[in-house]
Amino acid sequence: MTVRSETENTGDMELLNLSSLDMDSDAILADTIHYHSRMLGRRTVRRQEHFLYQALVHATRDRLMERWIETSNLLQGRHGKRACYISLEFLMGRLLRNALLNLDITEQAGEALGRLGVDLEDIHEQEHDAGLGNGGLGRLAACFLDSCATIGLPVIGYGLRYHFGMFRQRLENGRQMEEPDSWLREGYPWEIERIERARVIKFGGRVVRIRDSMARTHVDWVDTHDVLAIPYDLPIPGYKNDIVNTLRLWSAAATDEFDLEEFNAGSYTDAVAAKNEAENITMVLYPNAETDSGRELRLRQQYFLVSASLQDILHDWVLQYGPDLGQFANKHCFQLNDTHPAIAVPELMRLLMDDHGLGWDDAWKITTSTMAYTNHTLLPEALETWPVALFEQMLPRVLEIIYEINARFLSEVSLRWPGNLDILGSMSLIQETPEKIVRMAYLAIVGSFSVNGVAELHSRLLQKGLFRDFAGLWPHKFNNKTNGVTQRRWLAACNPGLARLITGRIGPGWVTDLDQLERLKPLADDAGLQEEWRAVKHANKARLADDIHTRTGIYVNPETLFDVQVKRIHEYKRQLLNVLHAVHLYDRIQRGDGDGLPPRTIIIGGKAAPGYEMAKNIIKMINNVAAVINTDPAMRGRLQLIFYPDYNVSGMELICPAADLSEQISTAGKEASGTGNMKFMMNGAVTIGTLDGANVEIREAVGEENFFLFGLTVDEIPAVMEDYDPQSIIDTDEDFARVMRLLDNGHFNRFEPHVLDEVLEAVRDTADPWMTAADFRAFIDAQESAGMAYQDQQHWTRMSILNTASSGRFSTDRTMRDYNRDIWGLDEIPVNTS
Ligand code: 26Q
Repeated sequence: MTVRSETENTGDMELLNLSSLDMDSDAILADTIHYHSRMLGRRTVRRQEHFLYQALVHATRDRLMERWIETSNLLQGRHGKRACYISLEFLMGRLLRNALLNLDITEQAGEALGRLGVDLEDIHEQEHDAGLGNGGLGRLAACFLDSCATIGLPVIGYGLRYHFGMFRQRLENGRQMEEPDSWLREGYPWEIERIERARVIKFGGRVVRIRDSMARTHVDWVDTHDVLAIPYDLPIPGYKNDIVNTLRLWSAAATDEFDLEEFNAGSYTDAVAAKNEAENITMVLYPNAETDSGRELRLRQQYFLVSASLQDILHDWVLQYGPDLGQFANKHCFQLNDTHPAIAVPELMRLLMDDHGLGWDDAWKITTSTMAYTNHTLLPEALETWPVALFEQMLPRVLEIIYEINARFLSEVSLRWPGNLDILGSMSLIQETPEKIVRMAYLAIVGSFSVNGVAELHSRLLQKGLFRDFAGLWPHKFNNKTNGVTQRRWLAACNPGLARLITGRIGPGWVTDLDQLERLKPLADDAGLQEEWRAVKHANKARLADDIHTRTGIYVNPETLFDVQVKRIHEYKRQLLNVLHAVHLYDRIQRGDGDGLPPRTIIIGGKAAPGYEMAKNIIKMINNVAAVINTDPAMRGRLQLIFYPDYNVSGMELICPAADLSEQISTAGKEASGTGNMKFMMNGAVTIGTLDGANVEIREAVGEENFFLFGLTVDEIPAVMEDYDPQSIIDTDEDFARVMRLLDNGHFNRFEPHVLDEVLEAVRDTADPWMTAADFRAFIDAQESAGMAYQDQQHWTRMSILNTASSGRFSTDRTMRDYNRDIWGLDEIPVNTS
């Protein structure tokens, strides 16, 4: 390997002959032992799996490091355009399995550990998930990074290094308890601290204007409280291509200056407290509760991330090209992951004008040709807003710029709609309520050249609904980018049995070209493939059953239909509808009407935001119903209900390979896309779902006969809502009435009066926005069809194979190519495909 100097122009040279470290098991073993003894100071590997894990990570990281340096040199040398994916969340999960896969040394590492008498699987268990995200939006960011590295796109991720990631969920008497996630406690061997790239972030203070001798006004933001942003880099390896991209996570620290000021004021304790206040910024990931929004610390986090990342990029620019920013926009694109980093719009303006001396027009041109915004929600109540007053005291200069952006924008609006005051009010970036607030989504739209939704239906609804006026003004900005998932983690790594089987039939090309799964279609009825397909699914179910037993003490039977719903707990996702179905099956079996039913294990998992009471009540209800079902002798061998505790990325890696039926049952028009739906499909689960989010495209891809559709459509909902009366629906449906009677009578909360009241009231609420009762009958019937279909194992296996075979479109490799073609316009890095 040749490591080139920083200044040397590496041109478009191919990445060849990089590796100087050997990749065989001898070398990996030698290095692992070296780190274990020489660095970690351990003498024996017995009962020391954690240190062995750390040692293996270091051996692996060395092999990433040379490729990482080489990739950085190559990128610097080619002067190409880069995209920055700016996100408050990167839900990375574990990194080791993926790193070994992408470096193509899984077998070698397994063999090396085998010689120490250790199973590589036990080593994987030692790794804490990097849980720096809530759910779909954070995991999507992680899948994007994997795909960009694999297809050779120069994309850097910018995020926050939260000291505490997503909380751990424990259950106490069926209720969720939150515990802090101390993922950094034993050190995190993947990260590289880059103190030399630290940046200063300003808060508070006031704005002053100074006229220079040429009568030009300079804006200064002074008397600020400064916080240091220190980057920690994680390597993002591509699949077998010697590319390693970067995820840069910022951590907050007190600046020396800040401490000194306080010391001079004579207060030691205030100085220490101030240090604490600075470090609070990256202390904890915020859960996604709308009710929790408007919190000062969250806005601090957003600004901290955005300012540090933009400064980092501008700093590099000046180093490489000097102070002229004329070409800056041709070389950069900033993709904003929802509105959480939307403050990047005024912050880039501020940096360009106040720190780099540009005028408004030049700065605006650069900003609006580099910013692109992705929306992830259709729920109006989830659109982010911040009180103007909060901005005023925390970020006074940024607020000035937002006001200026708004003034110029509104004059454009009044040109388009002369004399229309209503539209000025409804499109203004500032909502003129008694407490004025900033509408972050509007700020993002005005400041971006591209606005996209995350599934076809979602993008269409955005343009017809939430952002209609903006789409009217700037139709060219709006586009769709249907989500995906990376098949490296979500098939190759998490389902080695199925991966081997598929590769045996169609070769390994699908790992980087998922459309090749189509070649399984002609084999869907092949008896040999079918038998092996079922054997793999069965083994995966047995593996999950073991995990469930470890977590809950409950034995589940792998011979049963695994009916799975795992995702954040939210009313719109309708875990409640799933429970009503469980109660219905329980009732049928109890009254002796269960003979035609396939034995079924219903698995529900997910976390509720700590402040979201209804979601927490739903968890309690699932657990109460589960307790009755799982202890009733009449249910034995027929029905089980499991609440899977502490569901996270690593949990999904065990769950999605084991699912038969994938529950995607949100109220139509509420789920922007969903990505769990894609993971299940890829692993051969059949979907039962509504026409919502990417379900629509999943059904189109696999064919309606291989998908269990039910429920109201987006277009039908308004009319039904008009005179919605859940109680009359219950009264006229015997099954529904029986289910509600059991619940009302306290059958599932014998010694806990009223614990289910709120949830049951919500079902009966004539204003229930999630319309659970409206879809009850259709859901029960679709479940009945799914159960019948499962009884015919040949037919089911055919559907399962066809689901996997049709999942090609849902690779993030495709998604990233779409972003690059329509939004980023990056040149692919020539990759070593040998
Ligand atoms: C907001 C304010 C204050 C604190 C936190 C938040 C916050 C944090 C996270 C709000 C929302 C989120 C996460 C949203 C999310 O995960 N959305 C999901 O994004 C997926 C990827 O596009 C989609 O597939 C899902 O449909 C969508 O729900």
